[in-house]
Amino acid sequence: MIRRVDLRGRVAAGEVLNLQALVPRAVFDVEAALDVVRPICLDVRHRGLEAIREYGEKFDHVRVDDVRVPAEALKTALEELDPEVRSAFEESIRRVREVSQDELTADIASEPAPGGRVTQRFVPVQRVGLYVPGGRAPLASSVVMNVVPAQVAGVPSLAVASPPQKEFGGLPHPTVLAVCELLGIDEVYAMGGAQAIAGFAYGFEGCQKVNLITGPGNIYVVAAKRFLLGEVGIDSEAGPTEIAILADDTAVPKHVAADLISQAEHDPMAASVLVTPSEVLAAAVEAELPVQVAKTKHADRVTEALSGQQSAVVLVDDLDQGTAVVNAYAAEHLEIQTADAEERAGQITNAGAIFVGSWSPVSLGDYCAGSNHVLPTAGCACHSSGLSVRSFLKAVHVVNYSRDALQEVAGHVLALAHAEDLPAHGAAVSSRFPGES
Ligand code: HSO
Ligand code: ZN
Repeated sequence: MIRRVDLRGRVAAGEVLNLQALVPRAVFDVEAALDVVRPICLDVRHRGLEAIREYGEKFDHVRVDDVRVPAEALKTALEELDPEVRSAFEESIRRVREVSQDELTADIASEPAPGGRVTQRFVPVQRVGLYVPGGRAPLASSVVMNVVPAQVAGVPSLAVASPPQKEFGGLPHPTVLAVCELLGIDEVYAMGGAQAIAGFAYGFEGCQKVNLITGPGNIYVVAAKRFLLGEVGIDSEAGPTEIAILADDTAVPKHVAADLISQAEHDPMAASVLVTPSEVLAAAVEAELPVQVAKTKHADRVTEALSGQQSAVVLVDDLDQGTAVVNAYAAEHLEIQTADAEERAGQITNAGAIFVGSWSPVSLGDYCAGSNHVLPTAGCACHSSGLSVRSFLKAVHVVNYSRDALQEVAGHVLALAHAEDLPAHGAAVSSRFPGES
């Protein structure tokens, strides 16, 4: 069901391992999808709302005349939301909000010379478009993960887009609408795919263009975000989800197997990787996987994900080699289930989020830990962070020098302007101090 990669003894034997290539991700060819989305985006740019309607009809199989979801529909969706689900969303929102609030930082003031002040101010992006993918059971928890940090950052204008669903009369899924209402979002559009991303990026009749687009989506949504980058800002490109688990023989095989399956449940292209020095744990997890998979609802896609090249049980010499492997892999989610879990977590340099010990499974983070579940995939954790309040803030330096402070440094500015052959730069300073050389 899941392949084995045995690295034991290979480094000792002098082999140089390309750790990233050992467990390659599933092929997610955004470049190819660009050819499909480019004409769609340009069409939306030129024809606006009518193009969005037509692509909705073509791809979502439903014609929506008024893509703006009426306030009444949002209200009704929340009224009809199962109270147990509502209370779970409320708790999820409370926790993500608390973590987000703790993240807010005051302006940072510095004075590198007397009278020369530089302040770093954090200013919210003014208008954000959040994308929520559709499907029979769309991930309404992603509304929480996008909206809450944006609200805490102080973004004044927030709009949500989610594909129209034929079975709901051309509205987005009712749970998505209910969560928008719960969060006080009243600007919601029934539009999906590349046309929704282009609609946000360029604006259209009744919808002002946004400055930043966040939220996960399928390969066409990712490709549209890549194509429109520059026209708008985007969060990271979200590919298929992935979990890596670094574990030793103190880990419980049933829990390890359950966690690997939990993320494989998202997508046949999802990656589940166990890295362990314990032959006993590896064998026990390999035996446990088929037992649990047989009982799980989405067994087909879980099986496909676990048996794909992107999933593996990786045997290592020891936990230090294991740490090197998971750092090279740079998983979206990394669980550490070892006797020294907390200490080892401090040695992790590359992971979207780290889940420490036996009581912090990834699915807790997906819903109710207070952490964010929009995280860098495909190794992007080497250079990028997950969504947070910071994603919705811009840091602006405010420079405020006194006459004396400028005069004191003027000679250095002139020297550097001269060195770069930009005399007008120097003149902008020296003209303020006539008679001085
Ligand atoms: N694990 C997904 C997020 C999610 N899981 C939403 C359930 N709902 C990517 O981090
Ligand atoms: Zn998940």
